[in-house]
Amino acid sequence: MKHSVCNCILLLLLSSSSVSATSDAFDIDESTIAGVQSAFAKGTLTSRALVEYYLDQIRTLNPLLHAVVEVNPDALDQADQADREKTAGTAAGGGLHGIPILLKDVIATDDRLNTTAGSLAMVGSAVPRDAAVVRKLRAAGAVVLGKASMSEWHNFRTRNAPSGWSARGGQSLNPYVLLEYVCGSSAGSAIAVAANMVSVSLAAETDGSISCPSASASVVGIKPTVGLTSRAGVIPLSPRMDTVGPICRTVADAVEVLEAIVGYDDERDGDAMKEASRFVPQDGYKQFLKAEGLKGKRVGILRKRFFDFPRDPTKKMAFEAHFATMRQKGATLIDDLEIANMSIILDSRKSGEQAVMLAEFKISLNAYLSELLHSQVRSLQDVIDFNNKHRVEERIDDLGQSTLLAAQETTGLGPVEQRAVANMARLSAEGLERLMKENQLDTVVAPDASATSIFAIGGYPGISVPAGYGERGRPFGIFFGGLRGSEPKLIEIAYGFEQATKARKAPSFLYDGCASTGRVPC
Ligand SMILES: *[C@@H]1O[C@H](CO)[C@@H](O)[C@H](O)[C@H]1NC(C)=O
Ligand SMILES: CC(=O)N[C@H]1CO[C@H](CO)[C@@H](O)[C@@H]1O
Repeated sequence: MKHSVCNCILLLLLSSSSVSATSDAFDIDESTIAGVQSAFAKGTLTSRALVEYYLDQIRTLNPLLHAVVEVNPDALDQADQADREKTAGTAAGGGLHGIPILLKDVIATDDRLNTTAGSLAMVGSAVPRDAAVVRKLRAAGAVVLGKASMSEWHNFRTRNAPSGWSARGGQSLNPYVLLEYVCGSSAGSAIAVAANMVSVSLAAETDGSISCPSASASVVGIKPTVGLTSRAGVIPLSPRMDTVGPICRTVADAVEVLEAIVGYDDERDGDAMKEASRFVPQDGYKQFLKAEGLKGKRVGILRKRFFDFPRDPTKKMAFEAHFATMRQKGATLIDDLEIANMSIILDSRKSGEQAVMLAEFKISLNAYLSELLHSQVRSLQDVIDFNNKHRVEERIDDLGQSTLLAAQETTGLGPVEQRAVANMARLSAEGLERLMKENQLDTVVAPDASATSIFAIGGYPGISVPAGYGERGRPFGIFFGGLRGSEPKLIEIAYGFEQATKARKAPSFLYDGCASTGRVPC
């Protein structure tokens, strides 16, 4: 595998250099929604040209990166429609009109695309309707470009599968360090925006699945408060913890997408959402994109066990420099903070998180499957039987399906699960809630996705922002987390940080050896 990947890179470098931007006046690399909209307005770019460019990028890069499972056969028609509406002056307001978006393969679309969570068992299933977030994206005029690859079943098939792998999508790879994986489960969503195969993407997180790929592919991910965005029509893991959010190249783009998808629609969105809808500010989220957003903020540093990088001193130095920048931008840093019972929170078997996920996965997946208009599987047991029957590839058989089997063994939310739920609530109250209140914090920070379980078990939000490149060019990120509904503050802080640091660089498609020697090919 190593050898063939290296040959493949050489071909890629040759072919990608011949791909040119669609217009002289518009630089498509690292383009932002605002940049695209301004090119649309000037008439130097059309949605069709943008979609054609991305389809070409996918054809070129996807054989190596495996970030996209399916492209939408109707994407160009949708782009034409968006262009026509622009000309006629009937375009939807907001920034997403004519913008191509890639959806994680758990987000249902009632069109020619499949929605499979990376599983071969789900191919050909027909959904009763678009997911609620997709309805909102279509209303905003976005173009559905396709489905993004992911760790199969949100990394809940087996503990043996590598990150970003699925039977349908294959193994996705990191465009920065090519022989490495991008952390899952929303790997394809992060890789595709990082490598400019699409403008923006949508992902979903239960514990780490937006934050982790965002950090390892050097992009911005917003993990919204659970219930702020609808999960209706999204293949579930744990409704108590699942949340849908954007992965983009910039904070402003991610906020644009977030603003388009928040809000309660109907009873299918669930009670969690009704409750969280009070958090949505009347004038939306874009007002919080303040370059001076760090000013006056109280930032807690979870130093112990998180900010220690014995094997990567550059990373340690980078974070110290970032802390200095935050202070210089007017933030007050409260250092050396520690969350109570942290070792329990980080061990999903001790906190109860694993027990809850296993039971809720079975219940909610069975409910999702029973609603499908057509499907070769109708229950978790059917999925397991399918995997046993369809032994397509030795590598897949070897991976097994241990997590699916463990979930199938659960029998609803019994006493064990109820105790686990109560324990998670107590850990959150005595942990993050208490720490933030006692220190009057606006946010706590941790590197990459090291602390995501804190935010999973309490349904808390967070924003991941690129923070630099460490050993062998490997990207890393910083995670700003907060209490439920604190997105406005988190956006101010994340945007202020991004504008002050501008850490993101486009990927160089070098594999680790090349990155350290600077030789191409090697
Ligand atoms: C969905 O899956 C079916 C069955 O494999 C396939 O024929 C079809 O092309 C897929 N749809 C897209 C848009 O790729
Ligand atoms: C929920 C939980 O396990 N809480 C524990 C946190 O730690 C304190 C003391 O270290 C215990 O008393 C709690 O029971």
